[in-house]
Amino acid sequence: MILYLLAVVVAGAIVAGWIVIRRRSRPDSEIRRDAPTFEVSESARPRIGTRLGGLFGGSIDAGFWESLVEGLVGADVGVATATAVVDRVRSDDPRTSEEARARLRDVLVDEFGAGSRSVAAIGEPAVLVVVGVNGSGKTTTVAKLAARQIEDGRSVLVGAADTFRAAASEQMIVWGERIGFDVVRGAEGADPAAVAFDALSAARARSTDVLIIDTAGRLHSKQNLMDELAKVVRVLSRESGSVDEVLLVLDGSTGQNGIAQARAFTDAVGVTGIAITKLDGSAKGGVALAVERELGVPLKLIGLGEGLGDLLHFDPGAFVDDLLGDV
Ligand SMILES: Nc1nc2c(ncn2[C@@H]2O[C@H](COP(=O)(O)OP(=O)(O)O)[C@@H](O)[C@H]2O)c(=O)[nH]1
Ligand SMILES: [Mg+2]
Repeated sequence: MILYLLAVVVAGAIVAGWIVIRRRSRPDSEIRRDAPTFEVSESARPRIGTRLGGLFGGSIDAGFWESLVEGLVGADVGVATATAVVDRVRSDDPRTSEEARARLRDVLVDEFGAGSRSVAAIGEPAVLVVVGVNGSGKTTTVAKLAARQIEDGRSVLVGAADTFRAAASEQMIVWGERIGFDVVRGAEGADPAAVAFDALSAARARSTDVLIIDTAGRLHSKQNLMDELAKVVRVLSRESGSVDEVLLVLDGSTGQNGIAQARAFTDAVGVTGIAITKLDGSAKGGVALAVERELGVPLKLIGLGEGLGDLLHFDPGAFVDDLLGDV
């Protein structure tokens, strides 16, 4: 009996050891060092809030166009965009509400820009900076991005440049332990640009593939925050040659209000892509279109939950189908 137990334990240990070794020594072909972009899973369709599907099916009567504008505004598309979109659909003179629906789908997809939605990660290391207001989901998005990269066999280092609160870097360290990345942090109140600089030096020394910098969303004043963020991006650009992405994280549930706040970031730092989080909750989805149109920066990622897998590469077609209740 004892011998049998011993054999089971030894066999278990060998299997566990083999798994660890296999994980550590993945063959080169599996390690996509040449991958120029992030590939975020599209396994789940967006489960955005309000859908507009219910508007269609009947005939086009006097109230139809008005209801359509109201429906789009209710979905957080914004008044200006909703009116422009409905005018475009109406100008085609569709005869049935189903025709209007098909046209609406094309117009909505077309209203999204045609710019690239890939998250660039070309540099060695690739450098990504994540910015946005407090609570928008920056730290969670950094963790999700890091998890995806690690899954793809790339090494990740995170610079916790949110030095405004000590708890911020603690939160990042917890994610790092769970997912498997190290964190470079500074003391509370330390200069975020100095933390970013140290993190870049460490990433270089270790030949890390991807460096992601998390930043603060609140400082003593808005100008103060924007100056600090601009400095972080400036220092990283100078030292690394170029920053691959400055991602602005927006909380989708703040709707139109979030857009005005976002403008401060796009004005102050060269934002190259937008991530909208919390589209799984009360968010009405249409904000995605308003954000892209009003900020003129491509929407690249959407967050649909607190889990590591809940980050999708933004796809306008799939998104609009979901908004319209396509089934
Ligand atoms: N439901 C939902 N919650 C999210 C999402 N992204 C972040 N959160 C939550 O939002 C809160 C603030 O996130 P955090 O990453 O700390 O925001 P930060 O202050 O910008 O770093 C946390 O409770 C997160 O779990 C999302 O896509 N969906
Ligand atoms: Mg944070």
